[in-house]
Amino acid sequence: MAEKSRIGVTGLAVMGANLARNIASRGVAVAVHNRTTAKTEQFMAEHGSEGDFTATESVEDFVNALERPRRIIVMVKAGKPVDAVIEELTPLLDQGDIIIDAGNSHFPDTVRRTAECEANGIRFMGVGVSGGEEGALLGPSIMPGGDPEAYAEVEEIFTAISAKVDDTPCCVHVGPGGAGHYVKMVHNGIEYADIQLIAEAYDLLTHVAGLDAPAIGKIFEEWNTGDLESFLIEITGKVLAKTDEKTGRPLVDVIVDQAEQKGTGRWTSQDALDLGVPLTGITEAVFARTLSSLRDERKAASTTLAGPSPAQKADEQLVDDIRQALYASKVVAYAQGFAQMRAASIENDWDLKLGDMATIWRGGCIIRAQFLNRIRDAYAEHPDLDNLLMVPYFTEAVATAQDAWRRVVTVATEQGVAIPAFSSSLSYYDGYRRERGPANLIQGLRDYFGAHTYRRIDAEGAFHTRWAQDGSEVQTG
Ligand code: NBP
Repeated sequence: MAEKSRIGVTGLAVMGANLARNIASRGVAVAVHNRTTAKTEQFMAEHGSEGDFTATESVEDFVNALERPRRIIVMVKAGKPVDAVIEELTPLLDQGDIIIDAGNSHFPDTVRRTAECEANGIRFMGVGVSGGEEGALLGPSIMPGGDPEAYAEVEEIFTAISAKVDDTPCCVHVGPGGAGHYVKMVHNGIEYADIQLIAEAYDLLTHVAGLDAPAIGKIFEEWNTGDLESFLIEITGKVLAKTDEKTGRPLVDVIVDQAEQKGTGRWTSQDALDLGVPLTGITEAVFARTLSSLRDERKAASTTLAGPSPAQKADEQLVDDIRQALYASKVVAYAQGFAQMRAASIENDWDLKLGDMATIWRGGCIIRAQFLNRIRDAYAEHPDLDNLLMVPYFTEAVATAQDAWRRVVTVATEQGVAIPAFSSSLSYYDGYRRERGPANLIQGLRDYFGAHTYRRIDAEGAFHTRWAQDGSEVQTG
């Protein structure tokens, strides 16, 4: 009988196939399976000779091909397919076997699946994997969540296949239950904010500075040598530099301006609302994609709704101002995303180590950036930090950038260029640094129309004013 494989991968679309190849390339025997057998056959024809693969047709053969405890990576479409696969696997597995959902599942589903599997004696892990096709093959950032003992059974393989930065694997056990998929969700939310900020910078460079795509591409290339150095800034330079073969125009100029989304950004914002965490950067990015999809409405509005007269001013100061505004807004987006993870960790008792999250996002994933070293250092020094803006490095970075940031928001507003992420990040910054904001009036109004009470700055307790009666104040609690 053939030797059993150390791990199995079911779901051989882009991500599963590349992950299986990555694992096999480390000398680990992998059993592979896909619902549609033709895909398994194609995989074996193209890659079977790359490593020690065992191709299986039925789920039974797949399960039987694995050593125990069985380690099964499920890399199928998020949602119902994951439940369908778990249902098929469950009767065939033994106590202690491990199902690893490495797709982009929504974390409440992971919490539910963990409990369902546990009731059947199966250990379930929800694992975030970022890096797309290339990351899966060459080294993704991996965010494993679930039972730490189950993780110990796959740690060696996961750390071996993950990206490495300064010899440190971009893979660390995140926490129990849904923690891995939660962190992956916030990662994707931050990715939305990062991309939106880049798009706003591109819009300003196009419509305020009057530059064309190749010129803007060169600016991004240059920005990638400084504080903004990151995968997304790097590929922005490349995308803007690309010429369309059909028309000879910059390719971006012939791409339809409608952004799609698969849901992780929206989930991040929805969860922030539930947790009560201000998450303006990511949420504006989600709304901006939604607005972009209203293409027909925008076309009608473009000839109906008035805007300011265009007045382009291309000066070097503006380009550098945009760079600084981009950096400051990015700091805010990360500060908000990390504050959200902190709140979720407290709410769910996950004990997330936020510095570890910054560490494993430095390589392999879409938001990989130099900047994450600073975040890692910040949490190393202050593990219970409320907000990244409060560590000296970021406090100073934003203080230095703020004049440019304000100029950019002003010029964009004057010239009618929408910059929801830049401007909401600045508003968040200005709101967060205010010892006393205007919510006193909100409480006054709420007490007027709904007797919701208010607290006083000079006395303990809750108070209500009989606004519409004799105007007297009563203490209610
Ligand atoms: P897809 O998300 O396109 O899923 C296709 C796979 O799901 C195929 O293997 C398909 O089998 C299988 N499948 C479906 Br659909 N329904 C099934 C069912 N009822 N039972 C069994 N298998 C079923 O693949 P992907 O793009 O490789 O992504 C996989 C996961 O990784 C997703 O959760 C995705 O969000 C996540 N992810 C993707 C990326 C990326 O860059 N693409 C990055 C990070 C994470 P079939 O061949 O028989 O139809």
